[in-house]
Amino acid sequence: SEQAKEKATEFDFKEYLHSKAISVNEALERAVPLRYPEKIHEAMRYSLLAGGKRIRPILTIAACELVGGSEELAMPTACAMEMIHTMSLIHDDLPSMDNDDLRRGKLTNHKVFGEGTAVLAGDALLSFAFEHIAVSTRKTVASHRVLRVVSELGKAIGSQGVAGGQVADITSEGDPSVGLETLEWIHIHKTAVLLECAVVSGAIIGGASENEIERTGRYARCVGLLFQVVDDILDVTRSSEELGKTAGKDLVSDKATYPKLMGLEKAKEFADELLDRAKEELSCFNPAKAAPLLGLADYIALRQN
Ligand code: GRG
Repeated sequence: SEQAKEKATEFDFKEYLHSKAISVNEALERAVPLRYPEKIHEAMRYSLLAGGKRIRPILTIAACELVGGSEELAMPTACAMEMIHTMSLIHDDLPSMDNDDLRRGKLTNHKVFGEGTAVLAGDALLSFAFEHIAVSTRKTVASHRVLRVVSELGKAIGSQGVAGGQVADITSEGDPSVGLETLEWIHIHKTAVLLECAVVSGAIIGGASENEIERTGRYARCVGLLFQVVDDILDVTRSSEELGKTAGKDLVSDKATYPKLMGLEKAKEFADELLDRAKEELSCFNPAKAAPLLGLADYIALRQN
């Protein structure tokens, strides 16, 4: 029947996510083998292979495939995105920053390996991410594309990107005058720019046109901000459950969040709007080919953790 045919061709997003995460995990495992000096490689592998959702590398692969490239072509760049994401988590958890004991359900890197090694394992992951892109795409991707990816990535994580966003976040902590504009700037820089870079890099590697690079970039920026708005909403709803339906943690703490600055209902409306805008950016692509990126946007909007 028509219905059965539709089911058969329906895109299985859960299966896509699962199989891509397995490929990424295998590639990461191979990219960072245990070698001398064992301690730093153990520390790098401990956090890298601790089982995150792999959203960033999967975005890179999906964007590459969207414009006609392959998973294989995108994989070194995809792995680099996860290495950088992981190092930002290691450093974020340090006593001098968030001072967290747990990450991805395990003890944080510095709790297991000590602060010095945790800092250096992060530095090594950051450095290796660039080396890995350059070395592992040398024979498969045109060098002008590799160069563009490397400069996009450098910009995305430096003082104009993730590191800058983190400093702005630390500086604004406990400042009651932080408004929506500052909050959005922090979220865009701490979170959205790396997601954007993951998508744009995949598109570049896959041979995208300028227009396709711009479209996928704007899609990713909306998804990145959405990620953070949803995170803020989850913080409120999660802690209200924990507190027995009383005020959520972030409504009482001094951290600026979307629900706190605009109210929970408006924050939910904003999330819906960002999801619509993200999808709109992909409307010029073949819907079957855009299915993974559309699915990823829904996944980020609807996730429960
Ligand atoms: C990147 C050069 C450089 C420095 C790092 C510490 C720091 C500077 C920045 C902090 C960045 C940070 C922790 C941003 C939050 C990112 C975020 C949304 C994390 C959660 O991502 P998920 O849900 O996590 O994708 P999993 O564990 O699934 O990978």
